[in-house]
This record gives sequence, structure tokens and C-alpha cells, in this order.
Amino acid sequence: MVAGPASKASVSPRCSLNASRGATACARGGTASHAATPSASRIVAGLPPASAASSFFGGGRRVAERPNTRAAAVSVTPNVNQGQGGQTKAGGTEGQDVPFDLKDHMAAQGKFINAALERAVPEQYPETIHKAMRHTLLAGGKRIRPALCLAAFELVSDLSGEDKAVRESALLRKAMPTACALEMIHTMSLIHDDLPCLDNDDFRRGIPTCHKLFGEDMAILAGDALLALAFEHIASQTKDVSSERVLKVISEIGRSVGSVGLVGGQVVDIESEGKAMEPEEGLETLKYIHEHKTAILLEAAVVSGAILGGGSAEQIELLRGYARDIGLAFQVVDDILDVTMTTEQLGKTAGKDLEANKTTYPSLLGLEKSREIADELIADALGKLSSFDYTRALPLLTLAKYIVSRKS
Ligand code: GRG
Repeated sequence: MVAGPASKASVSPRCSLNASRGATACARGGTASHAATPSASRIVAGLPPASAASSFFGGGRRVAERPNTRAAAVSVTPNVNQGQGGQTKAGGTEGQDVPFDLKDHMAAQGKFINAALERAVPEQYPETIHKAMRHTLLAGGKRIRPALCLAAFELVSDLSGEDKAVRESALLRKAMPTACALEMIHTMSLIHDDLPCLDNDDFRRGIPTCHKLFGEDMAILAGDALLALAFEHIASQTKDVSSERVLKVISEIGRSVGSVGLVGGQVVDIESEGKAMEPEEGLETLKYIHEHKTAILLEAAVVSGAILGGGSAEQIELLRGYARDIGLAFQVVDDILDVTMTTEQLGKTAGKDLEANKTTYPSLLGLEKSREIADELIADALGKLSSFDYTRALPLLTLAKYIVSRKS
């Protein structure tokens, strides 16, 4: 742990986007310092940092080394109470008492997703590119996007009465190809984001970044190949879902990735660096960046799951609203973690935003206000689930909680 108390890490709003890169006049997160980067020799040797990659689920390459993530109680959880060890006792709107253990649920989903990803990207000729594609993909991320897709699918398609084998078979045929595609797209965006021309990062998910091990040429190509495979995988591997629904999913995800999605968010991020803006404009710009770089893929994940599961138009729109809220909250929390956690805790370089003098929620509004915003967004998200069956909505309800309470 690094940073001092919240108040110390808050930064005057006036400093925001008016500060150009490298300018020192603005307060830069008070005393928030960055924890030790893992030793260069470990990275060069291809070894993970001592307490390596973040993975919520288990099952990834390094997961066993990092079982530190537990859904902790948060302040904004109508109907959902977090018990010991991550167990949720759901009072429920009808006064039911439904035990739900997010940690167990995620561990099971994580194994399920990781096995599918392993099958989707086999080692084959040409070996180098497939090794590079698998390197970051199978390094054990939290798998939030595929988990959201599967959870939304299960919420709208009633599988709750089915036994495990029937349930898993339906998920594998209908939703898992899209869940895997979302993780491929997310991973390719991380690989490209880490390149020297963008964020220039040396490690990700607790292991060296793709370009560090395979070179920039292979990292660019690995990202490109993952992006292409993602769409091919949805089109060729989804079974027993109408072509119309599959096309809708491909369109939804395509939009979320392109120039008005992830790429657009990244472009505005690059162009706003060091640009002088009034605080209000700065906050608007930051919201645009977060909504497009981060929230939009979470939205695509939830909406795709709901489309594949046959959700009604009304259900899909409610779930879209839920996803937008948790997506923005996710990035606000990411900004907070950047200044409050260590490199080892995060599995990626901590303090990058501060170092690059980037505008973030904490730098604009301070840590306390940023936490409040994240809590409010999650409360809004939970509200949008209120018309769904409570028990079946538990994975999405608790995932929302996890997003604000996560530590990596
Ligand atoms: C998508 C075509 C295309 C290009 C990419 C580089 C780029 C354009 C966009 C940057 C997107 C980016 C890296 C956004 C940050 C999103 C974010 C919060 C990542 C961290 O997600 P976690 O915490 O990570 O879920 P893990 O490792 O657990 O999966």
C-alpha cells in the first residue's frame, strides 16, 4: 500500500486539464507515491512480480499466487448484504433469504471461461503469433467482461431450474463464444495500450507486456489477430441462436470497438493530454474518455448476453443502463486504485496516471468525491435491476458491488 489518507491524495480541480504534460505547478496527488516496480531482472526474465497478476477468478496462469480479491461490503447495496468470505445473504424484495457466494460463483465461472479461451486460441503454426496472442490472454485477468455476458444471458434465459450439465451446455453453445470474443477484444486493447507509442508499459497482469517479450511487431499483430478472431469466433462458434440475434451481437460489439467506441475514447484521451480546459469541460471530456475506453465494452458484454438469451427490448435497455453505470464506476475505481494501490497489488504499473499528469476523477475531484461518485453510480445500476427476478439477478447485483470494492 502506498498512498496516504484519501484527503492527502486529492488534487485541486483547477489543476485538471490546464496542466500540460510534465508541468509541475499542479498538485499531483499529494503524497500518493508509487510502490516499487518489480525488479527489472524479473521482468526481463519473463517472471511475474512477487505477488503476481490480478485475477478475480482463479484458473489463470498466476491466479493461485493472488487470491486476495474478495467482495467487500460497500455502502450502496440495497437488498444485498455481504457476509463473511464474500457470501451474500440476499434479503430480497420478497424477503427471501438466498445465499449467494460471489467468490465461489466467480471461481467457477473463471475456470469455465479460461478453459474456453484456451480452446479458442490453440498453439499452432505460425507458433510465434499464437504464443504472443496467448501470452496476455491467458495470463489471468479478472474476466469481468465474459462474466457479465454470461450473467446477463442467464438472467434473461431461464436456466435456473436446469441441472448443471444442461445449464453449462446452453452457455457453451449460445453465449460462451461471445464471452470469449469480449475477452479477446479487451486483451487486444490492453496489448496495444501497453505499446511504447501509447502507454509504454512493461508489465500487465503481473507478467511482461506482450511487446516486451515478443517485440512491438508481434504485439501489434497479436492484437490485430485477436480482434479478427473475436468476430470470427462469434460467427462460427455460436450454436442454436438465430442468425438475427448473432448479427445484432456482432453489430453491438463492432460499434463498441470502433471509432465511436474504444478507439474513439483512446483518441480523445491522446488529444486531451496537456490541453488547457476549464474544469467543467475537463470533466465532460474525462467522462467521454471513460465511457468510451472502458464502459462501452462492459455495456457490449451485458447487452450481448441479453440479446443471445432472448431478452425483451425493455430488458435489454434496462441492462444497458445498468452496464453504463457500472462501466463508468469501474473506470472511476480504476483511477482511484491507480493512486492508492501498489504495482504488485495491481499487477500493472501503479501511479501511471499521476506520472503522466493525466486527468482522472481523483485529480479533478479528489479521492473522497470520486468514491462517492462510484457509489452513486453503483446504486443507480442496482436500481435498474429491481424489476428482474432477484435471485437470478444476484450475479449482476454482486458483480456491481465487486466493481466498487475491488482492490485490483
Ligand atoms: C479496440 C481496435 C481497438 C484498439 C484499442 C488502445 C485502445 C484502442 C484502447 C485502450 C483501451 C483501454 C486499455 C482501456 C482501459 C480499460 C481498463 C479499465 C482496463 C483494465 O481492465 P481490467 O481491470 O483488467 O478488467 P484485467 O486485466 O483484470 O482484465
